[in-house]
Amino acid sequence: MSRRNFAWASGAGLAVFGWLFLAAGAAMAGMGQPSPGEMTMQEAATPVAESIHAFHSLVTWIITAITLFVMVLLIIVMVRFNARSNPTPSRNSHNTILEVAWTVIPILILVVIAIPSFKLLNLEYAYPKPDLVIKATANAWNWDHQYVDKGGFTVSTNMLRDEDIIRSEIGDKEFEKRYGSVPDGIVKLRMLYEDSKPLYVKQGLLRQLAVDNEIAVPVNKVVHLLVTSSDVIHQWSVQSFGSKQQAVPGRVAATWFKPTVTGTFTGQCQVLCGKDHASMPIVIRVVSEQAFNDWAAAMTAKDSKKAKAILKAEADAEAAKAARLASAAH
Ligand SMILES: [Cu+2]
Repeated sequence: MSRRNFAWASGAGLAVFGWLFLAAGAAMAGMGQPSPGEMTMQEAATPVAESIHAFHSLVTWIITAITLFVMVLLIIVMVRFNARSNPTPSRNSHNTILEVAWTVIPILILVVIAIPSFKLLNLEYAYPKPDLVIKATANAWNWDHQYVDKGGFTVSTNMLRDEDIIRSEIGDKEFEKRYGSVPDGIVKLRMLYEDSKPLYVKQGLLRQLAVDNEIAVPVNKVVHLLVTSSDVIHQWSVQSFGSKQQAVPGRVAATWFKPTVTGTFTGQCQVLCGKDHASMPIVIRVVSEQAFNDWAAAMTAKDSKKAKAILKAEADAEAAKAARLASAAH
């Protein structure tokens, strides 16, 4: 490849890469849950997550500028200073201005990164005065969330499996009739997987991110989340909240979040903890303060049916609002 062709090829390659990135970026990630083909981070729902995203963007711009700058230098060196075009090389070994510049400029870049970085770290560990304290205990393989200062009740959460989704749709009797004779194993798992696929869509649930008991928090309130574990090391993580905290047995760590929008937010255990690591999602419903208080009162009274109905009503109202907005946009 000639020199000119090489420059052309690298330029065209870069352009294609940039275009692909932009095209893929069009598949923006949703709020609170993953979506197929997404490239970006899930939308931010708390001040901490917003700061994380802003910091990420800043660093991405700096990295891109440095990478392009170094690439341009490399191309210049390859084209202008190879043995053929530059047969008698310069014998310079020192250049004070250049040496000061390539020491000072990187330091300045690091300072530009360090200031928002420390600000973000400070925000993550700020723990503003809490309106609500929840203690999350990780177990192999499910979560317990105890509302320490709000009735003291505990919500135990298990992931809904393909089998549970099918059972909820056709009932236990029909389930036994259809699958009872199939021996447990990969064939049965595959059957359940295929048969449950349309049911997840129908019920508006995400596979591996659907749970039997969702937890709720009020919108625009500061929540302190104490995180611990009863067995091995797990991790409590909800992307849109910018919260990620190791759950270590025998220790209590903490994270905080202040969700500013209502909706459903999913997260999961993010430390490889054992065979069902992939089966311990977290589903949080951010609802109005009134709905939260009603839900907490129902949970304290051990009326989980009523509690579920309250969250369901909130979800329906939210869906109706989204549908209205969508139709208004057309
Ligand atoms: Cu885990």
